[in-house]
Amino acid sequence: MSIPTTPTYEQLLNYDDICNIIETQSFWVEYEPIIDMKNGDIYGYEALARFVLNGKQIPPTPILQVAHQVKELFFRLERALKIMQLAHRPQEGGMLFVNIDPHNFSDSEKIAYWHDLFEEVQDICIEVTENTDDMQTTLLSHCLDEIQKSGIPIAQDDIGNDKKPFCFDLTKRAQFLKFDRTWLSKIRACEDYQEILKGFLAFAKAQGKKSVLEGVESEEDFRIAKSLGVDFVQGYIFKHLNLTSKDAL
Ligand SMILES: [Ca+2]
Ligand SMILES: [Ca+2]
Repeated sequence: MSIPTTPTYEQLLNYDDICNIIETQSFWVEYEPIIDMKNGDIYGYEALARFVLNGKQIPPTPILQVAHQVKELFFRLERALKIMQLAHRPQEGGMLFVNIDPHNFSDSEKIAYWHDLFEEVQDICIEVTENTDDMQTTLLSHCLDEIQKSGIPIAQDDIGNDKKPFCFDLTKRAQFLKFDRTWLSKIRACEDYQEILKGFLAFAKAQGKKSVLEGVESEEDFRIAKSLGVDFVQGYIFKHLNLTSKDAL
């Protein structure tokens, strides 16, 4: 007898749903603040994609997974998202972090598109993000070459997330190392995990790379980030606590 399972979003979504989302622009952007731990100022924002289908909000991962199955569809979606994310960036300025999957650098037409789109954009950083478990190191390396050619800083995303691959070539070329929110739960479960993170942070410092701890949502998260000495924290902590960033420091 098989165990009944609830279908996942990946099983429920199909090609037409993604086309529908693109055509009806059923997506928006949330700009998550990134706070400078030195002075409490907002250093920048990460542009996060949000989706709705048939009146229901759908998490980004399954949408990207399904889109990823068809190369051109994935590119169309990524393109539509980036255009919106640049157009609505917060007016107060700061660095804008956008996510791009290396699979969208797979041919010269796509590469030329990104060069054109980002050419005149100031204060932007590209987070190189694998949305699927299909990492191809040659493609990643090619994507990093192209971003470096354009002079745009690179961030390595989701370091420490068990579902994401880790690539030293990306670590080497990144100016920002972004540590996944799961470090906070790992450290809460066992404090010794912070020794691993401290090693990464010492490496970042020695190399002149900046560190960002993601998913900082509570005072306790903030205290952990502060004790580790990360350069930046990302999350909605200040919104939830109804404090300005400087009060919390
Ligand atoms: Ca990201
Ligand atoms: Ca991330």
